Amino acid sequence: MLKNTGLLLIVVCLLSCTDKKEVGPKMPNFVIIMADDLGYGDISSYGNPLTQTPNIDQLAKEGTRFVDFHSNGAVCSPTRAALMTGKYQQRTGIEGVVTSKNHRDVGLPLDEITLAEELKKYDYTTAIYGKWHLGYSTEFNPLEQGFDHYAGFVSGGVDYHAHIDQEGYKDWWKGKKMEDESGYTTDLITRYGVGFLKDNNPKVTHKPFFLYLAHESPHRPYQRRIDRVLREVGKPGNLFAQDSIQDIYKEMVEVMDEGIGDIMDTLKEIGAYENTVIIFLSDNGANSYGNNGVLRGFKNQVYEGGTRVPAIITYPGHIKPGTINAETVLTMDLLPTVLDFIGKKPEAHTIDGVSIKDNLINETDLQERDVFFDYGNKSAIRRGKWKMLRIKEGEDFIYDLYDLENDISESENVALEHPTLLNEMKNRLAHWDVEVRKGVQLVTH
Ligand SMILES: [Ca+2]
Repeated sequence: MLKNTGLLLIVVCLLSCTDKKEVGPKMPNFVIIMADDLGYGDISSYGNPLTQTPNIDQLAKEGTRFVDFHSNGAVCSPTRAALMTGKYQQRTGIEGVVTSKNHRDVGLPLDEITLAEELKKYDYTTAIYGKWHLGYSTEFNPLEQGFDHYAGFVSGGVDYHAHIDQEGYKDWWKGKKMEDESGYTTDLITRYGVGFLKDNNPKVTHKPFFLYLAHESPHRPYQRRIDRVLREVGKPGNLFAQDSIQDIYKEMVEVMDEGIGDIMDTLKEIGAYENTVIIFLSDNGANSYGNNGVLRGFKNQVYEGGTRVPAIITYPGHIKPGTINAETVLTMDLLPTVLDFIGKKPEAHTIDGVSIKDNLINETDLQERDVFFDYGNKSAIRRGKWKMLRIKEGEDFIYDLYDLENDISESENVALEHPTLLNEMKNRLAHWDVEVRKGVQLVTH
C-alpha cells in the first residue's frame, strides 16, 4: 500500500512538474491600440461631456490613465516612427508626414529595428491592422518590418467606405497586395483584430502575440457607417458637409470604442485577457473639429494640444486598477517598456525611450529627464513642469517659457522671469537639434 502511495506521489509530482513546465512563466501578449488625431478631451474618461466611450473608460478603470502622456510627433508618421523604433523620430529621418503626393518611394528605413522585429525574436506572432503610414511602396510594407500579418491602408487616411486616399489612390492592402474589400474602415480593423486573436490563441499556438491595431478614427474624412462615399479614384481631395462634422466625429469615436469592446471581449473569450498588456493611445492631438480639453493648440503644433494625448495601459494583476499616472511619458518609451515586460532590452544602441515598467508596476518615479518636440516652425523642450518653446519667425527665434503645473493651457509666458533656466533650456534644445540629426538621411520634413 505504502509502495503504491509512493508511486502515486511520484506520478503526481511528475505530472505537476510537467504541467508547470508547459504553463511556465508566461510571456504576456501585447495589444497596442492607436487612435488617430484623438484629442486630450475627446473621450469620456478624459472629460468629454458628449462622446461616450464606455470600453476605453473601462480600460482606464482597470489600469492606469496617463494625464501627461505625449505623442512624439504633432502629426501621424513621426509618432508612428517613434512607436516602432523607440527613438526620436528625427533619428529615423521621418520628421514629417509621409505624404501620398510626394513620398511614394520612401519610408521608415528597413535597417531600423521595429518593435515587431524585436518581439519576433522572442517567438511572438505579430500583426498590424489599419494605418501604417510609414511608406507607400511595398518595399516599406509592414511585412518587411517584422509583422507576420497586415491588412489596412498605408496613407494618412482613406475614405472609410471606398478606401481611397486623399490624392485619389486606392489604398487597401492585404499584406503586400492591393486588394480592396467592402466595409467601414473602423469595423474592418476591429474584425481583423478579432479574427487574429481567435486564430492566435496562445493556448493553442503556444506562442504569445503582439497585435497593433492602428485605427483611422477620428481622422478625416468625416464619415459614419451610414454616410456616402466621399472620394473617387483619380480625384484628390475631400468632400464634406461642414455643419455636421461634430456629430459625425462623435459617432466615429464611439464606433472605435465599440470595436475596442469587441477586442476586450475576444481576449476574454480566448482566456488571454489576464495575460495581456493593453496599451491605448493617440498619435497626436485633435484638430479644430475635435476636443483638446483645456490645452492650447491643435494637431500640427507642439503646443500641448498637439502632443498631450489620451493614453491608458492595463495589465491585470500587475498594474493597479484605476490609477492616474502623472509622469511625462512619450510614445518612444513604449518599445523599451514592452521589452522590459518580458525581461529584454532593445537591440538598437540609440534608443531615446526609457522603460516605464517599474513605474507602472511598482509606482516608482521616473528618473528626471529632458524631452524634446519639434515640428514645423516650433520646437520645445520639457523639463519637469517647465516647457520652453522656440518659435522660428523668419530668421529669428522667439522663446516662450511655461509652467505647466500652474498653467497647463500655456497662457502666460514667464521667460523673462527665469533667465538662467531659459538659457540652459535654449542650449539643451540647440544641442539636441544637432545631435539627433547627426548622420541621418532625411526621409520627410
Ligand atoms: Ca494622426
